[in-house]
Amino acid sequence: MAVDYTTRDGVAVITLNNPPVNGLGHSTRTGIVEGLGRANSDPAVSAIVITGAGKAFSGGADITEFNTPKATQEPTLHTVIKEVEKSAKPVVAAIHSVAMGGGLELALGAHYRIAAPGAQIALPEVKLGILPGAGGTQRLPRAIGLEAALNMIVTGAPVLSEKLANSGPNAGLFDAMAQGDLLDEAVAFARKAADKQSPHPLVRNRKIEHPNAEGFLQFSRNTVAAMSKHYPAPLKCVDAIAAGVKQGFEKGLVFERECFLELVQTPESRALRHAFFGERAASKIPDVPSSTPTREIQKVAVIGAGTMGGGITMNFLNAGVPVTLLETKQEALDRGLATIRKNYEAQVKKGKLTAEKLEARMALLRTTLSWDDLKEADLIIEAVFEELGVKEQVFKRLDEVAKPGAILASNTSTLDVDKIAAFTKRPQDVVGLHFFSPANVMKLLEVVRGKDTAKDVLATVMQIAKQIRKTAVVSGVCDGFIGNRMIEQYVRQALYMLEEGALPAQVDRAIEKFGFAMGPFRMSDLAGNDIGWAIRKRRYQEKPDIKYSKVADRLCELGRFGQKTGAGWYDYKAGERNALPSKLVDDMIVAYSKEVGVERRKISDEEIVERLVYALVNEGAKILEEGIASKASDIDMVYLTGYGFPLWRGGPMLYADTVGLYNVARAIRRYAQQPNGDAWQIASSVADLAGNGGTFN
Ligand code: 3H9
Repeated sequence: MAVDYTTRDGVAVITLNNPPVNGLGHSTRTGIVEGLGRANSDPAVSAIVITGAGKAFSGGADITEFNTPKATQEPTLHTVIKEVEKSAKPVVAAIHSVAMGGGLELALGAHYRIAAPGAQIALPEVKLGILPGAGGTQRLPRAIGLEAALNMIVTGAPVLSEKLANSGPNAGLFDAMAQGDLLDEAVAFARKAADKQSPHPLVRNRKIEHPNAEGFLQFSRNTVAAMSKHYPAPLKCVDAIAAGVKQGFEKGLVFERECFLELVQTPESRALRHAFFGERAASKIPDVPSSTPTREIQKVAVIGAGTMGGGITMNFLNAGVPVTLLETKQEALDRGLATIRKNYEAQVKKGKLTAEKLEARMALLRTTLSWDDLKEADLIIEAVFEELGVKEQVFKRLDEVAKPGAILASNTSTLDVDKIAAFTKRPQDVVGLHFFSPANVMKLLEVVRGKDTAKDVLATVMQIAKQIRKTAVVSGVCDGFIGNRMIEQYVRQALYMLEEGALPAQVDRAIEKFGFAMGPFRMSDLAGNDIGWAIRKRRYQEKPDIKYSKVADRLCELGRFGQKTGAGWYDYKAGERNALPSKLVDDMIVAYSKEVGVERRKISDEEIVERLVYALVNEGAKILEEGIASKASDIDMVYLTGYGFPLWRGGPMLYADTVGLYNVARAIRRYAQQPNGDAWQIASSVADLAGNGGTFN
């Protein structure tokens, strides 16, 4: 049963009991309506408390029901809230921990609200590409005032309950804050309320007071429009609030409902919900159940104080975990330490960190030149030079010094984790932890599972990833793991297109218009073109049968390594980051086409986007087929959190589903017929799904 019904001192207590977060799915909604009916017909009951069991009052509507018949099956949340408002006996919402979305909307329907301090209160629907659809845009402004409500609704950001107690120009959200036991106090409050004359107050009957509502709404519209280019929901939030202000509560409610039904069907909302569930699904590994024991991680060590090692270190310091940082030379250690401090100081300057916290974090850091100091560490992460020989030395040494049961992690981005594990006598303790640069900022962490990596090691690193606020995605061992293996095919297409007729600025513009944060050439200039060059040189030896365009090598032969050398695919003015198209490079590309005998043609922006994105999709499909990723949403999470894929498109695999795999397969087959078509070996799953109308997700 999703709802419990009990009575206490003549008060009916309706407890939402639908773990994990008391989502307001159909059975919960039914239970509330039944409880209200029962309480109202019981003469021994004088008032009603609605509360939540476990870790939330309610996390809102059950998102998994969206776009299914259950979402609109009566009683809908609207009906439930109407029943609450209609109740002849006063209804008190007793809120603790979390009241979000529909949960808060339900509480706004109650006659009174009492909250425990520290509860997170939000209407976060906008983050899912929708708007509060059960009266939130109408009732919240009447409860806490137009400006505060609009801010909460448009950002979706949580506010602590104590900040909403009798605040704002209106009567406030909470009638009381609990000092002790929430339920005891809610029951006492309800008993007192029952003594009062009905009708009991309803938020819907309050007025929205604002000296210049029209002007404020227009200002908000302009600001929100400028900030939410690719997302329709934020503007609709403003529109729905405005409808209530101008046309009154009932008409506002109808308009809100229309907007909700429209938004829930949009690809943007689908993508955002996919990302919400994808992030949570990524932490679940099919054969590592949540009951798997974990190892205790109290002390961490990082080997290498370069950019990567420093960034990795900061993650742990931020989470309050002590770190020992090892280097081979004192200068390197000093440099690394200074960079970490400088990064924190920059945060202090921006007001994002206090000076005390900076010192507290630095106090957790110990530096050393001695391997003996790694003896105590529970988790050791190496971030040394990306060469197997160097890794071999490190892991052999680690095998000697690390305590039994310590987790030994490599931050390799391309090397074989199984080979690295084999340098030790404890391959079960070895795992890849591929952080992305800058490691203290980027959300993505690829967890590379070796063939011998123990399950408890995996469970532990997934847990620690959560602690350091990373989105961890498990990848099997293969060249480049999930992210870089796919990006290689994307870059390969980008270079081919230069050879065939495009120029860097056109390619970048087209894919940035699609929504990527940065096109491949601007990105390469930022990262350093020499990095790709080094990888390609290795590839030419390892995979001589695979064809690559050499146009990027020509660029590097000119010493144009990107922003750091002031010239790359683009020109850069000293001290500036603006990418300026370079005549020299464009001429070099045209000359290269001639040299390789390719007749240049006009390439459309549509072709550019298709070839880049479908290259990701096709390789992603192969990665799934090989079991390197366990689900399509894992691949999407890698691209959303580590590679700047537009969030509102949901990642490459969801995008392919949205376009239709039939269309994707047709395009791939078409490109396979063009010059350089050998790069397009259609993945069998793409071909199969295209044939049977299936999808990846
Ligand atoms: C809405 O209310 C629309 C209405 O306006 C109108 C309706 C007509 N539904 O995050 P966690 C699952 S829209 C279904 O790890 P935490 C989640 O998938 C809704 N499932 O826990 C996960 O499942 P699993 C507006 C949900 O403690 C498990 O709960 N509300 C929902 O770190 C634990 O989640 C929101 O947008 C849901 N609403 O954080 C709130 N919520 O264990 C979205 C969670 O199988 N939720 N799950 O992986 C959150 O922000 C966080 O989950 C919350 C708890 C803060 C509640």
